[in-house]
Amino acid sequence: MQLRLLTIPFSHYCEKARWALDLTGLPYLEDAHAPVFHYLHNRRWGAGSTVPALVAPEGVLSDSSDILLYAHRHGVPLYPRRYEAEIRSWEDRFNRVIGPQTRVWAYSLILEQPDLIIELLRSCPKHEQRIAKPLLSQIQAGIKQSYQIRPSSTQDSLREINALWDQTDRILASGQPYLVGEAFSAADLTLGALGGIMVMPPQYGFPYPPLERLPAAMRSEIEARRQTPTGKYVLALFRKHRKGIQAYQGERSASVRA
Ligand SMILES: N[C@@H](CCC(=O)N[C@@H](CS)C(=O)NCC(=O)O)C(=O)O
Repeated sequence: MQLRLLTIPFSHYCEKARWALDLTGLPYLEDAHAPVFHYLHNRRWGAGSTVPALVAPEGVLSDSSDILLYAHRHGVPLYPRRYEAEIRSWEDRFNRVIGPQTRVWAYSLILEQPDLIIELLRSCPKHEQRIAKPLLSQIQAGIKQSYQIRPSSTQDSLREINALWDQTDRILASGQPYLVGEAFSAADLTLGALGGIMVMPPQYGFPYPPLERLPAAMRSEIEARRQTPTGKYVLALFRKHRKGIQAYQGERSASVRA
C-alpha cells in the first residue's frame, strides 16, 4: 500500500509533515487539495477535518506531530530519548503559537492581494482551481471568518510571534548548532516548517511566489526576519536538512515544482 499524504499544499503544517516524510526516504503520494475540497478527500480516507493526514498501512494519522513520530519510527531520529521532553515542549509551543499566528499574519496580508490566493492553488487539481476562481470573494470571507482576521490581526499576530521568536533568538544567538542537543530534531523541523513562511527559504517544500510578488508589508517583514538569529537559523536548517521531495504528485504539479 502506498503512503498517501493528504494536504492543502501551501499549509505550513503540511510542510512539517512533508519534510519529515521526505527525511524517511519512503516514497509517498501527496494528495493535494484546495481548502474545503480537502474535507471530501479527508472523509474518503477516514481522516479528521484538518490536514496534514497520513494514510499508512498502520492506520490514518491526522496530526502533524503523529506524522513526525511516524518518521521517527521509520528511521529519522527526531526525538532522541535523552532530550525528548525538551524537544516535545518546543514542538508544542511552536504548534500552539508560531503555527496559528504565522497563518493569521500571512493571510491578513495575502487577502489584500486576491490573485495570490489563486496562485497558491496552482498545485491543486485543475477542476478545484476552476471552481475556486469565481468564488474568490466568498473564499476571502471564509478565511477571514475561520481565522478571525480583523484589521488589527497583522500587528496582533506579530506580537505573539515575537514573544517566542525573541526567546529562540536569545538561545540561537550564541551560535549553538541546534535548538536542543547536538542534532537536528523535531524541535528544529517544527520551527523551520511553521516559522519558515516568515523567511521564505528557497528550499521550502511548497513553491511560494517570489518575494517581489508578495505584498510590500509581507516582503519587508520577511527581509527583516531573515536578519534575526532565528531567521538565519531557519534558512540554514533548510539548506542543510531539507532533502528533495519524495512525493509523487502526478502531472498536475510537475510544472509547479520545475
Ligand atoms: N493540529 C493540527 C493542525 C493542522 C492545521 O491547523 N491544519 C490547517 C491547515 S494549516 C487545516 O487543516 N485547516 C483546514 C480546516 O481546519 O478546515 C496538526 O498539527 O496537524
